[in-house]
Amino acid sequence: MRLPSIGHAPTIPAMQSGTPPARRKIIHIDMDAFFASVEQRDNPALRGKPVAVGGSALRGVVAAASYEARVFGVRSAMPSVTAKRRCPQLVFVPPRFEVYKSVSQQIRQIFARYTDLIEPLSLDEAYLDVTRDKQGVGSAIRVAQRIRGEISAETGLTASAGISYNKFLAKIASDQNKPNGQFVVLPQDALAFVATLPARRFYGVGPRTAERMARLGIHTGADLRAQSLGFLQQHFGKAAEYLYRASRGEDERPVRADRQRKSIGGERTWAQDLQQDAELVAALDAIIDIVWERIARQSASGRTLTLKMKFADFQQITRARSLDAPIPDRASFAAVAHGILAGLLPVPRGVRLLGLSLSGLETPVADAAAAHAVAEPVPAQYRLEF
Ligand code: TTP
Ligand code: MG
Ligand code: MG
Repeated sequence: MRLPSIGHAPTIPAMQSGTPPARRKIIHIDMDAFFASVEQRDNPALRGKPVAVGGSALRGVVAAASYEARVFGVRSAMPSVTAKRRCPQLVFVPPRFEVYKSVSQQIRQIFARYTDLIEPLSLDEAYLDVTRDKQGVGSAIRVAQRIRGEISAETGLTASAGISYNKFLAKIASDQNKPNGQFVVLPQDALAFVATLPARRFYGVGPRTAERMARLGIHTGADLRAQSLGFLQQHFGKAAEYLYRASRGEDERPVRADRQRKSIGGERTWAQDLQQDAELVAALDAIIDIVWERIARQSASGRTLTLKMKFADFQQITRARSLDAPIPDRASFAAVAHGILAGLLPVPRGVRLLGLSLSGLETPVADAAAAHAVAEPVPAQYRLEF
């Protein structure tokens, strides 16, 4: 959408000498203890109690933990058995994905009042580019306050927000004052803010990478920033450039309103071909772990599971199974995957690669306006301040 030009159309500040580039205003919004808060909202008996959404069965995992449960060290993705040990009075509640999805749509409608540039990351969070001030609010900090106020009034749930000039900083900021809080990282404060961040909080730095960094003496954003790009490339490969820039508070990724995932999956190639049934079953378990972790992280749900198998001669087959309803939990996901594999055993020759993907995803589709919205330069008089 182009704005009508008005008289002397103001020029976009270019990167002339001495003129800083125009800053985006990005808000990252994330609901607090999302699934657990919905359950506490809908069942007053659960309020004030340690609640875990998920299965309490032997192989169950915690999807969401209420803040009362977190005091005991209960966390998302923790085996339910461990959670129960840490907090014996923990109340387990089965998930109700339909309800979470409808709340997700409600909050997206609230976002849409303030911007057309919405990039949902999962049911409970999204990036908003509010550089163009759709409501004439005047300040990104106030836009975040208003959105959180409307979420609270209309859904009875709380959200936290991070406000900054890029996605990286906004996302980290939204965690800073959780729950029910917000935090802004202004351009002039970004370097100091990033310097104190534990390396673990940089996107893509999991426990293993963090350990590797620690062995190299890298513990914080400041430590990362002290490394040359070459050094980072040598140790962290493809992630190097991102780490180099992020440790300087830089992240140019635009908010993309039209990003639409069709499937979530993963695959793995083994060093040696697999042929025994037991080897394949064990290999599939490893893939299930990887893929389910991704599905859970995105709060995705879908009804079609596809297994891919590549043989030693690179011939490839896929087998899919669709259920009537979205696959509800890890145990069902694993059961369907193993069911598909069982139909392919014994294999005629060695298998070099196994993969799984979930499709038929139930993510609400972005509306037409959002799908066409693009991040274009915003004339000065429409631009929001922090
Ligand atoms: P998160 O936003 O990561 O967590 P949260 O909303 O429960 O808590 P926080 O206040 O820290 O934001 O995830 C949103 C929902 O996604 C969460 O309520 C349940 C689901 N989820 C899983 O099912 N498995 C997981 O491993 C994670 C991390 C989340
Ligand atoms: Mg959340
Ligand atoms: Mg989230």
